[in-house]
Amino acid sequence: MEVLNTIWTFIVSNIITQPAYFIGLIVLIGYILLRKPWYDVLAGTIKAVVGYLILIVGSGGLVSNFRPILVGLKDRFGLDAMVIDPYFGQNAVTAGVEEVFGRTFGQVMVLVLIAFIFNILLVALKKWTKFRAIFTTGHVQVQQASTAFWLILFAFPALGETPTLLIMALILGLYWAVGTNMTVEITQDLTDGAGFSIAHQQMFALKLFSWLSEKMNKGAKKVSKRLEDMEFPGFLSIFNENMVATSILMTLFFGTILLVLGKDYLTTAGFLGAGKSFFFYILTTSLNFAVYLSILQLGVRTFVAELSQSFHGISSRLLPGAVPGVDCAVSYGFGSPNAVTIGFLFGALGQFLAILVLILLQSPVLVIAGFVPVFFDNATIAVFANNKGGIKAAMLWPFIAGLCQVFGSAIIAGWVGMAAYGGYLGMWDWAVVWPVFTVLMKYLSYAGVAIIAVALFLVPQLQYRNNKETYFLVTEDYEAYKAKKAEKAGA
Ligand code: ASC
Repeated sequence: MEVLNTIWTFIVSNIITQPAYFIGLIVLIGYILLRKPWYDVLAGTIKAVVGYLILIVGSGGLVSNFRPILVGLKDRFGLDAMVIDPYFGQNAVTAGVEEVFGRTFGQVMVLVLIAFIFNILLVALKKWTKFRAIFTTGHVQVQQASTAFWLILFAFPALGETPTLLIMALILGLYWAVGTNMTVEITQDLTDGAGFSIAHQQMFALKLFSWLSEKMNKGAKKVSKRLEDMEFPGFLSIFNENMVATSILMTLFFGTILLVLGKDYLTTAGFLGAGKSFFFYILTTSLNFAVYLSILQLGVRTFVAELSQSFHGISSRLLPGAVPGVDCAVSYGFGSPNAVTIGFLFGALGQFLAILVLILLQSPVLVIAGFVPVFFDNATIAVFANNKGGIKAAMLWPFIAGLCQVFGSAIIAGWVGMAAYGGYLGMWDWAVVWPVFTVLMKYLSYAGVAIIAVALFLVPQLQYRNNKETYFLVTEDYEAYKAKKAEKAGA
């Protein structure tokens, strides 16, 4: 047992929670199942791992460059505020859970194991369960497990270790399986059948806002154009190029924030070297946004084709009709690259407005925008919204999502006591969906757990009932799915 545990812990901490190696492993297994020659297996696996590592350089660069700037607002104005960001949320759990509940959660690895097997089982039994996707984004699962641990303890403070673990495994495992299954159609539509779905922290948001975007366009007299179909005339034509558009918009955005922070603050806080030019510091910092975004997209391009092709091995032999759920940033390689920038800016607008309201209302919980929710949530929402509803949707829904992230996080983190420890996860599903789960568990106890579990089990069933003809086709044979859809639209 001891040996098994050691092996499993090694696998989880080095592979399952490290998406680059997890995706690499999937590609390796997929190509082996496809009986590719060994050198193709090797080449594909290397491209998958390197591509994913490149993606991490891009997304990590964005986070490490821009998070301190946003968080700087808190220090600059001496605000006693919590930061909404997955890493601050995880730190808050580590710092507070022992003080508040007298507990620590050392079983993340076991939880991930149970959830992973549960997820595979649900997909293997898809004839009955209707689940089609596997969650592969392990680093996110670890963050979510910490937050869920706090929320569940808040609802059941006296529960023993094993029952707590069981409730977590049930609800979190279902949330992962349902969420990533929910995004199958919209992601296939976005990527023209690349064969994956999204496994991240805003899966419910993506489904909801895609649906609303579609409705918006259906109801409208004039269909809103997608960003990639816009041609700006005259001098505006420079915005047709994503790199230029991003650079100009981010220089305005971060330039303003950096000016507000001021040269003195930035120098004392160690951002700006003594004697260095403030102007060029602002310029370089802002332009780095486009740099990291390009790196991220290069990473996506490097590994997506390998993942799509190799997964045929798994979906033809091991798990028929399954797709892997991947990081939300993978969607930035598809659709309009300008949607990423637009989503970030409108999400930031929503978040800043909501923060202002909290300040004006003298809310007991103040929030500071963290980079991960404001960027990764809202950019992704915009990519999907743009694909279904065009430019208007790509501006409106991230803005609304920004409001939800701040207000939802302030309410839940204040209520459960996480705000006092400086952070909350803050991503859309955790600012909206999980607070609802928490209310149900807190007030209805085990009945609440049962209601959540049944509701989550029902989601794929309802999705299936609504589209029996195409529900499995969309992952099994995308071209046939497209033809069916076109046929339906024509009729
Ligand atoms: C998260 C998180 C990250 C980013 C990354 C986006 O939620 O913890 O590091 O988003 O996954 O690519």
